Amino acid sequence: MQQEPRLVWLTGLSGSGKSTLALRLEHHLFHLGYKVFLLDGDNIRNGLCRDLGFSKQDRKENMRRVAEVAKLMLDAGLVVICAFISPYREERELARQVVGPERFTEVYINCSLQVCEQRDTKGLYAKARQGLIKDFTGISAPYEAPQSPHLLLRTDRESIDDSLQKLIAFVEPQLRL
Ligand code: GGZ
Repeated sequence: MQQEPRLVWLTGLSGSGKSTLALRLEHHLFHLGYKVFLLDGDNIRNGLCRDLGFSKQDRKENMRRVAEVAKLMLDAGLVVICAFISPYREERELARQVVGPERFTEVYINCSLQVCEQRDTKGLYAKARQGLIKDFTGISAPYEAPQSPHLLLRTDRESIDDSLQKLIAFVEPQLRL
């Protein structure tokens, strides 16, 4: 099947729904016949970036490596989905430049800190509040929201199914040759 290589970059707070949406988008596209690969904290921070933590400098290096890997995958013809907090505007811009702006779609998974903290599925916010995790995004480290994302999804105001439908409707046409 012919496809247009593209990087779909999901940014948002921990607990905003990035990973869930990214995984479901990947499955959807895979079943339509697209060659697609998902890069996220699970497969990047356990391997290629296992030496990196969450300081500003380390997050920057994390993004740089991810962008370079994504670029190689795009050059091989894949559709790549990235799901990282990626809290710094400058780093997201760097990723956009590395892969080429024409191949980059930025999706802001906008969920209020209050809702992310209420969800706290992994108990990380509670630990961050207690000072047990330092440099935690939204608590003790910044999150710079995108100013003009290609797509904005309010996962605190709509169901994950509704957000997914919007994501698919936006992304899938961009992949057709
Ligand atoms: C933010 C942290 C931190 C700190 C560990 N700050 O909800 P999760 O658990 O599964 O997703 C978060 C993940 C963030 O990794 P990223 O590679 O996406 O971050 S970045 O783009 O900023 O480099 C969270 C967990 O790692 N985690 N410590 N201090 N999230």
